Amino acid sequence: MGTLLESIHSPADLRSLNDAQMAELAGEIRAFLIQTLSKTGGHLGPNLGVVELTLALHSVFNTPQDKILFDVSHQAYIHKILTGRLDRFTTIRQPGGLNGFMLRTESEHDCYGAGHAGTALSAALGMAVARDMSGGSEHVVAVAGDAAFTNGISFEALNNIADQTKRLIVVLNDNEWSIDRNVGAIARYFHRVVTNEHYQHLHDRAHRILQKLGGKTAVTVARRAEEAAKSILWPSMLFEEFGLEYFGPIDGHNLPLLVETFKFLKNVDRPVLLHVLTQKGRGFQPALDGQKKFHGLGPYDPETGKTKVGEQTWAEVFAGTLVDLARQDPRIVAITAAMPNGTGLDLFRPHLPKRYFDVGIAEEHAVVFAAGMATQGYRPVCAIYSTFLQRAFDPIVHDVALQKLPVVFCMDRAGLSGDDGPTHHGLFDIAYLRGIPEMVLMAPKDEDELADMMKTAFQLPGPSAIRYPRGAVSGVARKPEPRALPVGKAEVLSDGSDVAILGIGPMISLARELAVRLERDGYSAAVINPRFIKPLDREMLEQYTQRVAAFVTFEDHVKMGGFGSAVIEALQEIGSSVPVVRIGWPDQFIEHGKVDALRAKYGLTVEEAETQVLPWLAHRQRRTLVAS
Ligand SMILES: Cc1ncc(C[n+]2csc(CCOP(=O)(O)OP(=O)(O)O)c2C)c(N)n1
Repeated sequence: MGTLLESIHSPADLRSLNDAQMAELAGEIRAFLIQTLSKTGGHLGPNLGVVELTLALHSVFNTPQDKILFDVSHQAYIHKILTGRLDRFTTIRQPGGLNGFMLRTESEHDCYGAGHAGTALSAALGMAVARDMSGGSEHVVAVAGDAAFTNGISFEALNNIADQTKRLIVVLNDNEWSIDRNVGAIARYFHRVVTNEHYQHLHDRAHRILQKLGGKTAVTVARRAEEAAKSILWPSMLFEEFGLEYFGPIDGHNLPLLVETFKFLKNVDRPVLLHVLTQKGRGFQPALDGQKKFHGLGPYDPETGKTKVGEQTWAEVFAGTLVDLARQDPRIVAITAAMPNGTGLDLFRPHLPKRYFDVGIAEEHAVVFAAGMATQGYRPVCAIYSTFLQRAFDPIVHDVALQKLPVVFCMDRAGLSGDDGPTHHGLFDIAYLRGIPEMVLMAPKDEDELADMMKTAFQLPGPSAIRYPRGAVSGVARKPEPRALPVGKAEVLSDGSDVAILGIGPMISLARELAVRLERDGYSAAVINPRFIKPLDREMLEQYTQRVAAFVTFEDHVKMGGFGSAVIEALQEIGSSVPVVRIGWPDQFIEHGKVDALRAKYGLTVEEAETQVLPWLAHRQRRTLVAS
């Protein structure tokens, strides 16, 4: 770690540094990030892009009194480093360590937690209005990436800001990238502003003028800088129409310019938007060459940027299957909300580019757009992570299910996401989908079954959803062609008469393990792959209800409203009183960490299931022992 960096314990320490030292500090931070994240993994590219921006913000604004919000907050690592968390920074995303996003419980400087995109402007406006109402004087600054402006909530906030407050600073951090290239009219608009000929040499001129103004009192600086800025900076009609005074675009790596600009903006008594141009991955060539990969990644070589070649993932199997199915069925179209890489759809795009749609970070729109296409006979698949599909709950109900439209939701990252933590865990989708009439909800135990479920889904007359986890598949043998599954029929993997163990998706492996243990104890255990969370196989449940002393359910989902709850509801309706031992996540938010360790901590284990089910089997054991 560099010596200057070591001397920074709080943002106040920045204020004694001169320009040269600040530049040196920026270099030290970059080197530190590259080294540290090479071991922990994390959002390297976005953070390398905002080193100067964050330094400037923290040297001008005074957190925690002033409020700085980062949209998504995956780019808040430097904010963490500067606000007293340097000594713990090597623990980022590690179990028990710093979270990879802003977390209100982690620091008083994290005024707003995030992980999902598009919230910074609305939350900042809320804080600004609260300040105005209570007579406060603090500054509120929202930093949002260019892709965050493809999100509806950002625009809903923009529509509201000028009516609600006179003091709010929005920083548009424009690097032209989302995770993939940013898309749509807004991205093109930003690009036009940036490439406007007036921007050539703008940075030099702006710098000269702001330098000349140095040393004056804040008020004079503000007044004169405003005039100067107005004459040299190219106004953006878009934001002006929203009632925000637009400044920019300025070079987001010119630290003195950023500092002077923020000092000036502090004194403007109108809502403002500062357009800052940054380079994602700046200072690390592999990140500049591989923007998508270095948005967020696991450990890498800090010299070359090389990562381990991974095993085949669920996302890859999804994409490969979709290409095959779409080739056979011209009605199939694929939709992503800014996640072509993570969902695997970037593998679909080159094969069928005209049937591929990236709509930006706009999950609600993605689903309504899919509904529209479905009304015209197309078969859309929305590939959206479980956690981000939460955004689209109403469109799923109102636009898809209620209209009986055959949209397929493929939910990657269903289950615990691990290192990313609570904003990204996909632990609620069963609960929010299974109450929707018409919905067919499936979970494949392995990649071969994922293909079968996709085939099934495209044959259904109405909506369906398939949930599968993050990461590598188990590597089972694949059939040459997927086959459609009988809807609502479970797969009995092994029969038994004392206990029926049901495992949703890959949790079937825990069900199998528990069966082996119980068989060893002298019990007869059935292992069942439900396949369908909805409709549940009631016939199967009814059969086992006659025989077994208990059911056990395993799910990588919250217990409340989850699969086990669905089984209890069904048994109650059947009139059965056979107990159900539910193994799933408790009714609380789960921190970030390693999946296995968190499962052990929260009792998602075979041991826990065994402990809970054995008392229900006690009388059976005696009978078995007598019989033998
Ligand atoms: C609602 C939602 N959908 C998708 C994502 C996944 N996601 C995380 S960061 C990101 C791109 C952000 O781009 P931008 O705001 O421009 O910031 P940059 O990383 O370029 O600095 C996306 C799509 C998310 N966090 N939230």
